[in-house]
Amino acid sequence: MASDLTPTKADRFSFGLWTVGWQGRDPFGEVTRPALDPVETVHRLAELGAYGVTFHDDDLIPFGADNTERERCVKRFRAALDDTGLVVPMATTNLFFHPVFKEGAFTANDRSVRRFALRKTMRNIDLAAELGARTYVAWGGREGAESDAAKDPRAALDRLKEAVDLLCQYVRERGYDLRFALEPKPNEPRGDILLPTIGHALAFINQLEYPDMVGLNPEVGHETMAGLNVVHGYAQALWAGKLFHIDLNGQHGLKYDQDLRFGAADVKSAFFLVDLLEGAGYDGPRHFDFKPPRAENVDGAWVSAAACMRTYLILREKARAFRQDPRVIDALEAAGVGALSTPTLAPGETLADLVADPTAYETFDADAAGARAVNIEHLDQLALEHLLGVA
Ligand code: GLT
Ligand code: MN
Ligand code: MN
Repeated sequence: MASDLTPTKADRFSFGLWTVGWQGRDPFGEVTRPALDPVETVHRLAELGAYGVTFHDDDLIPFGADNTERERCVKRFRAALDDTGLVVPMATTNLFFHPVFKEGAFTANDRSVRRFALRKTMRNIDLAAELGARTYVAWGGREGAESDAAKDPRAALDRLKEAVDLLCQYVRERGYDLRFALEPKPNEPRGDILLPTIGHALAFINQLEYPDMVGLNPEVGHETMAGLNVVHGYAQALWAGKLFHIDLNGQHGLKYDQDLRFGAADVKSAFFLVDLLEGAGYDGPRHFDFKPPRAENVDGAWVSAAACMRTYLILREKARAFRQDPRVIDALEAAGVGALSTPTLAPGETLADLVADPTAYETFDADAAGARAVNIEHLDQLALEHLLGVA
């Protein structure tokens, strides 16, 4: 049992350089931790049992670095990957930190900023492909507004589509094996952000030139910030074949983006999320996008990172035990959960047959059906008791 809680590369855990590397600067206070060298991060992640590391262009190569500096950074990073066997499953672009992006990147009102954002992204796509990444995340933190007068949202969506279409075209022309994953978020840093939820992003993808190349990178905390059910959101992305990548973390309700370690908030939702991912055979990276609390020192930040993986593995064990428990199997049956997978029409039955079936309506006893037992509470309590370790 204990050894099952030790992460291995087969578990496909990955971390962004910006996560463990977050120095703790917030709107009220300075940094509390020193900068981490990406090379050291790669080694520490490998020691802890991760299989992958992800990055923004600027996490690896300082903004504005010349080509010599760029090559030096990439060379050191690549050597660390070779030394440890860590892979780069995903990369992304920083289109939010520099003041040039203060009014947006792909959707800035200023056209020259949009062109710069596209070129900055293409440059990092080249590096991502070179390092073997298969997913390119696009989080539009600055693609939004505080004023409904200062941004035309329909024009902004046109420009966002233009940008994603151009980036898809770029990947195709270069022959890269890379797909895009849009990351929804309702707000922060902008007052309101475009594509605020999984549902908005799914609808946007349908309007694109190359929809097959574009999916989602949902984040637990971001759906929670919108007051939505995280498990339902991830499930709909899976159902649409669009769960290309995931950001796992924790968030207490509707407040600022907390980026807590995975499982640190709403552990019941985390349990059902792991149950969903494992049950559906999701085979992408289990990527943690969290921020070790500002109060921790560097050692505490690594404790936080290790805990993300350990909690995932604990929840995976618990989800398996839940699914195998004979009492749960009986309770699922009693709640009719499996019955939902039976189509509403019988095999071969047509719409006309349904309309002509008196048992479906004319003689159907709605009052009796309204009085039936649904047995939800017993099942849900069993889940809770598994989670609490008393099942
Ligand atoms: C940023 C944001 C995250 C995104 C990252 C990708 S950067 O830290 O808060 O949710 O996933 O750009
Ligand atoms: Mn977040
Ligand atoms: Mn994220």
